[in-house]
Amino acid sequence: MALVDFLQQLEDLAVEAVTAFESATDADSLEAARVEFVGAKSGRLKAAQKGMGAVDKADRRAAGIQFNEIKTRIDAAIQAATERVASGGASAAGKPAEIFDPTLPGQRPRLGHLHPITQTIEELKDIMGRLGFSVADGPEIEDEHHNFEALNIPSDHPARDPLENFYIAAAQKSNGKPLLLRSQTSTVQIRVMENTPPPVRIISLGRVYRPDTADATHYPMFHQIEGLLIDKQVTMADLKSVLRLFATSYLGHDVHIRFRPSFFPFTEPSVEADMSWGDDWIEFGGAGMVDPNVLRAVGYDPEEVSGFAFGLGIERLCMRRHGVTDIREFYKNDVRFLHQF
Ligand code: FA5
Repeated sequence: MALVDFLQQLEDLAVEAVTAFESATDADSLEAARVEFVGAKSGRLKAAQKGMGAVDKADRRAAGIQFNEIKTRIDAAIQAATERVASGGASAAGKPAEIFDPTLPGQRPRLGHLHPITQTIEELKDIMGRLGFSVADGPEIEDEHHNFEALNIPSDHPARDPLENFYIAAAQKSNGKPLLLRSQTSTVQIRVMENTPPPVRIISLGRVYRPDTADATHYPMFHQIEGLLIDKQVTMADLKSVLRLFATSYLGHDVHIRFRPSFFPFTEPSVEADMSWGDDWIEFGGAGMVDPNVLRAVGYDPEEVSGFAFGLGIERLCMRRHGVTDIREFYKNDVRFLHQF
């Protein structure tokens, strides 16, 4: 065998052995490495020593010198590993041994919490629950009957324009009729009245969708709280009292509320409700007395019962309460923002 090949074998062996001893973590792994590399009978160092016989005679002296040097390196590695394992240290390759201190407090897992809008929804349910309103639910994918027709919104009304709504692909129709993501929670008014005789006193909270361009106060997906109260002799005064009570309960007594005349096809008269925010006003919802046409369409007698309805933007209420100046913050998924709630 050429000297150069033998020297290379020795070097490889030394590197492997030193790595094995440095990685030994306890007495057992140290002993296993010792047997493998320097075992008296079948250790690999012994085998290398025997292999020296195959080196050309003229080179044997040089091979022997190198062999002794490698043996010294391996012995030093065994010595270091033995001392380290005896003193309880971790492997030299790993990190220093961790000291376990049972008196330290445990590490609390980081818990998340409910999204601020979900928290707001719970609080609004609570406030309205105290006023005697129970919670009703409705689907987010709606048909045109509940989103428009039953709400007195005729087929040529601009609110039904495909550009103003998220219609679902034509293939997905219900009995051949188009479906859309609901654009308002007023759909639930109809669903409840269709299935419940008066009196009715419900709220419904959930997501609605409109292709609005996102800005500080608009988002294409947002949440509304709908309210509907139908009974004998319900008046606009009841509506205004409930909305004022609701707003002060959620926002505090320093909030001012104002009502502006407005128009919704399903209420008459209709109002837009604004809340004060600093020196400004911001619209938080629409409301009105339920139109007799709507009552008739669900089988109620408008001579017998009357009622009011409102639909308020939940994000805007939450923004006013917490001083959030941009609705987009709620949906960026930035935990630095979210964990403040
Ligand atoms: C309605 O949606 C009516 N359904 C409200 C109603 C219910 C009237 C019952 C009468 C009787 P409007 O489109 O104005 O109305 O929306 C109501 C509120 O939702 C707004 O005042 C605002 O607070 C919120 N809102 C509307 N569009 C957005 C949007 N893109 N992003 C965030 N909030 C919005």
